[in-house]
Amino acid sequence: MRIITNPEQGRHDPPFEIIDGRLTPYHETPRRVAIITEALAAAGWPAPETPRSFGTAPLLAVHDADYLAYLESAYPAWVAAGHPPEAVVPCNFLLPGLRAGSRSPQGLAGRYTFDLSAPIVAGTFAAARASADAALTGAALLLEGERAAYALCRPPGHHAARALAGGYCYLNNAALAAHYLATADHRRQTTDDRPQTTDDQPSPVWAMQPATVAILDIDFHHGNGTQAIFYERSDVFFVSLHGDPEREYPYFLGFADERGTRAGEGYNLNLPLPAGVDDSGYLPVLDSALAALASYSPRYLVVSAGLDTFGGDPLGDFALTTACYARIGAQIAQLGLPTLFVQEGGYALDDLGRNVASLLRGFEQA
Ligand code: OKP
Ligand code: ZN
Repeated sequence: MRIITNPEQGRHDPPFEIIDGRLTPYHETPRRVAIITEALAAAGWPAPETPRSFGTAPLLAVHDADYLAYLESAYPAWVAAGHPPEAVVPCNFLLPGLRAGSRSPQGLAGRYTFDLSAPIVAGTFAAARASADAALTGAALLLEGERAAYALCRPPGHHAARALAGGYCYLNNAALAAHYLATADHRRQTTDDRPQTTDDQPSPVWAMQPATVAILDIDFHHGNGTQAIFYERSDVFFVSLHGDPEREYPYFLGFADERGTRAGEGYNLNLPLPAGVDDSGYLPVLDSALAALASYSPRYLVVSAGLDTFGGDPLGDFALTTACYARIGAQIAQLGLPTLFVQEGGYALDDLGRNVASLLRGFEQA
């Protein structure tokens, strides 16, 4: 298993976040990478590799140009306007019925952010690019024939949509990797033998055509950004197990009836779960997710690997154990697909390293 992480990721280190109205130290801290790196080293993995630089082109395939320009300029514009230097955080949001015109730092923040959990500091854009490069490098390794790679990304990505930051996420690392894999694979095949779904002929869910890439999102939180990016596409199948949005963040997406639209109808599967789910409740649902995934015959698998399903996690209400992650890894390995693990959440810092090691070891030893 190739392991990739970028020291530049550490430049994103916001001082605080606001959770349920309370100012709280930022959970998504650079220490997470140090903790995971140390645990992997202790478990015998070689030191992580530094990613290649992919530049802006792959980012533009998934994110809007005006959003990327905003992420890059937001902090200096904010400070130049005399706002507090701690971080860019919106106070107002561009909700339906309001107008998008304001180019002020506050107006732009409210337009390109959907919650209070995506503060922008001086190093945020550089760190987000570095994190995206780690995921894209992992994707490139799969195209070059590697069986598996682990991109130790942070900031994470699965809440970020085409032009929206939120939930600690700015650039959608897993989506960037999945799109890179899907399009490289399309280019590689001069004639695709597999029939494609079209808008004119929506496939019934019981007879779907293959997808090139599958994304399995096992973070505790629904990957609303990833879902949105691929919602109308049939080349990327998205399946997620997560806390029911009826009670959990991100609240406004992640329900079971979201199945994709147009060409993407049938290529999205949400499996919301109740509070307190333990190993024995989780693993059978994972099995059904993997069976659904296998039925799309994807050529590549991207795993949005969040470890905030752990029993001790401060942001999740599931009860998975460290041993469960090895079983999850082993189940994923049974698919036999070239697999890229992309780090998402996981905030139980005392156990995070062990849990990642368990997941990757379970995959490797299957
Ligand atoms: C990012 B990832 C709940 C506040 C939640 C944001 C959580 C972001 C999670 N009251 N704040 O999916 O691990
Ligand atoms: Zn999460």
